[in-house]
Amino acid sequence: MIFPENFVWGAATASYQIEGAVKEDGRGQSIWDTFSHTPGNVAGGDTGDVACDHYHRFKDDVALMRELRLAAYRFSVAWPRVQPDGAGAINPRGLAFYDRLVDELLAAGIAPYVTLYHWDLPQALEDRGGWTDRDTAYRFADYAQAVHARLGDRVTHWATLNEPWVAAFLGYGNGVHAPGRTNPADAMRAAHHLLLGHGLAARRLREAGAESIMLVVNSAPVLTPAQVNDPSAVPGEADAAAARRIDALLTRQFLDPALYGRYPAEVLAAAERNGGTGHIQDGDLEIINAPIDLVGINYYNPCVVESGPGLPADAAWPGSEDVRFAPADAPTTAMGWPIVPDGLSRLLVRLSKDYPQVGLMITENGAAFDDVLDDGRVHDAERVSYLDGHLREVHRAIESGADLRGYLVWSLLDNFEWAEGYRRRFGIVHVDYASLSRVPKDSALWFRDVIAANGL
Ligand code: IFM
Repeated sequence: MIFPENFVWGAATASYQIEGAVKEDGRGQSIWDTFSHTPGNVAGGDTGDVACDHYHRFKDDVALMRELRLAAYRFSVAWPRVQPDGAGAINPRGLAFYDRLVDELLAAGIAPYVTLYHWDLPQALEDRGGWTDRDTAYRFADYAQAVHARLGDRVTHWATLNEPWVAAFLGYGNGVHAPGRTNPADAMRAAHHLLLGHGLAARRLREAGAESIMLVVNSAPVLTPAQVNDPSAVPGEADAAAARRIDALLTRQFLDPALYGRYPAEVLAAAERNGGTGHIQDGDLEIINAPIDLVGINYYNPCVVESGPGLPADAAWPGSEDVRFAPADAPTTAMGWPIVPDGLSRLLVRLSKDYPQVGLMITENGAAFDDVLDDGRVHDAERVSYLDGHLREVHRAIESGADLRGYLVWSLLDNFEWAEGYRRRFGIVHVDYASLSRVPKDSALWFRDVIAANGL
């Protein structure tokens, strides 16, 4: 099973999840510092204060990436390192870290894929309303431009936002993520302003000469329970309508504005029921519809729903009235997420048909399991099986015509898994949080061989 020539193999991480060094070199406070330091928000009271200490160990981490033969490394820039208050003065010491990282990667023959926003909003901006405030979108564009000005001579691949659905609906809807707000109207506004920020930043990046610009979304096929194990199952009309609505809220809410300059009717209806659509100003959709080159797909599991007459909307899903979120008949990871590899090929084939104007890249895929470090090895056979199963589906999607450019595993390192803290391990490299030593798991060695063979 050989992948196309030039298929990009790599791994992904995010700033707050691995860097640590939260008070160094002039870094400002982010919403995740505030949130994780508030008791009750994160399992075990964990914070990103030290995380994997990547800030100090990045050279060793890049050396490890090289040993694993990664061709690409997707990392995110911490906005509060670059602009401690989220606006105005740039902190050159913060930017210098990413400068060193990019140079180290390039010297190792690894292409940097820079994500500008992976959820660590400067707290100063949250104090002024965060993503519910339209101005944050403009501040984001300024920040994006500043990062590009420093790294753009060496970085080709840029992503604006990581998973705006999660940032908006877990951050402002059910409050499980920072900033921990729980207001459906705020969540709808935040989603729109994130998109506006994406469009503004994409335009600035393009004007500054960025070659490849991408928006990264958490997407999934929305299936009825019967469709999980039987793609040919035909749902009844009520279940199909529930699935269509959730698909609009999860995927089309972001990709339709970004790629077609319009919101799905279901999203406008959800906004109408939750604070109205007044925050969507004339001209916004045109800005959001800035030309981009790639859509990054973060896939972990399908979303399973059926009709649930009379049920109220889920707090993370404004507009999901009368829908039941159902369990899938499938094995699960340590996160409790169902393992449905062919959900990925179903998703990719569908997205490449619906959005043929862009290429696709798997910017995250992976799984948490309860790994055990045993005599210097981690025999994570379940992760190998998860990755193997999903890569076969990636290959299947390519054979069916999906324009898929690469696959980045989530994650390079075990790291701070947001509200789950350090107890959930997604890395292909084990991190001992006491000594901070790294040990490649069996999955890392397996992935290295997949890369070497350009296939399975
Ligand atoms: O750890 C996260 C990542 O930050 C965004 N996508 C999903 C991963 C696993 O939950």
